Amino acid sequence: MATSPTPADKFSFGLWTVGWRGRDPFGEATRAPLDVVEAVERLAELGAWGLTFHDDDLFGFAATDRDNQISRLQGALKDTGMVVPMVTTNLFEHPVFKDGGFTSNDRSVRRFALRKVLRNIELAAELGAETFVLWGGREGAEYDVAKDVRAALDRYRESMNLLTQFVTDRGYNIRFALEPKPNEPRGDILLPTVGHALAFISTLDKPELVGLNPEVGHEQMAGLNFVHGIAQALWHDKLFHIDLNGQRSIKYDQDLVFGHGDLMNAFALVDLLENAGYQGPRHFDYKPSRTEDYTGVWDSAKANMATYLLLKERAAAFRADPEVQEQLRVAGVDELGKPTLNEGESYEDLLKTDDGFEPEKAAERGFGFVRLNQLAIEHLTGAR
Ligand code: ASC
Ligand code: MN
Ligand code: MN
Ligand code: MN
Repeated sequence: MATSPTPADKFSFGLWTVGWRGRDPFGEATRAPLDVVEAVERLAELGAWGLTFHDDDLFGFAATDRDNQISRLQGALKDTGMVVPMVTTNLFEHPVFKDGGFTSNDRSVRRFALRKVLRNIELAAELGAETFVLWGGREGAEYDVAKDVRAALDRYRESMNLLTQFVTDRGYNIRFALEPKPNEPRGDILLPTVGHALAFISTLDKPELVGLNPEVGHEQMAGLNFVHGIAQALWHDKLFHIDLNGQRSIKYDQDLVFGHGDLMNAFALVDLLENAGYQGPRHFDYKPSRTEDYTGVWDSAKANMATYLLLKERAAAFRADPEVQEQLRVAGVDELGKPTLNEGESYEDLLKTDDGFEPEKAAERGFGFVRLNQLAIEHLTGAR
């Protein structure tokens, strides 16, 4: 089975993922820190293609060792052939961001947050990253009366317009990807879902430079179907990047290994990404469980990629099966691709036409969706 990844698979990992030390709201770190050079070397050995990071992951908030850490990263990239396809900024960890970055009620904090992002975009450009992710984890509130949401959206838009002007003036080949999340760490986060973010983007000065970085678990935390969200993002040409992981239902952000949450939804997701022409990175934003030592960390990194490749192979087998093709036809899945009106037909024609349609007869149709789904299960479980 095709479970050995190669750089052609475009698998990338956040430095904060394999580097997560297991600190949670109730307990201390369970693992020692991970050095960036080791992260790059290990991931390259496992067949990954890229490393991504927040500024603070690489050189800390104080950034005292900034230049040295950047050159150590560059050395490791050169030695391994790994790339940095995406960079992001940490506007959530330091206490100064407790009420947000771009949308903090404190104007001086907003100016500082923008400066931090601008500096990090310069670094992203230097490293050749083409996507800049913005996860506004602290852009939100706990109390409805404490945040003027319309003013906050004005400030969010002001910030995005400034950033797109910046990359345009500098001639950087960088596009932005907003990452929705409904809650955690704030009680409510602005731009909570793919749909909210899409609507926001349409109001920007340069909407073509701003798309999405949806994360599996973040949509599922809101009880939403991730595959539907991704399909709509693709439909809008806004899937600039993706965060793959696992989540089991509506609860805290679990960041499990890809496929270790809703496996059927993960199967349909890989099927969609592989068949819809998505060319971007397959980026894992997960957390190796707190129970794991470093053996478990590298096993979990491997598991993300292996699961993706297994599902890709299973999805291809599903599509190639003649019984599946017949059942797709019975279900009318391809019929939905046909425009509802004939070419040149107008609503006037439709009003006049009596095409002999009999609602009672049409209502008798069984769509066979259950059998189709069972065929998917049989392929997913390797029974076919
Ligand atoms: C990001 C991103 C997230 C968060 C989180 C930080 O940039 O994609 O989901 O930060 O991983 O722990
Ligand atoms: Mn998450
Ligand atoms: Mn993420
Ligand atoms: Mn995350």
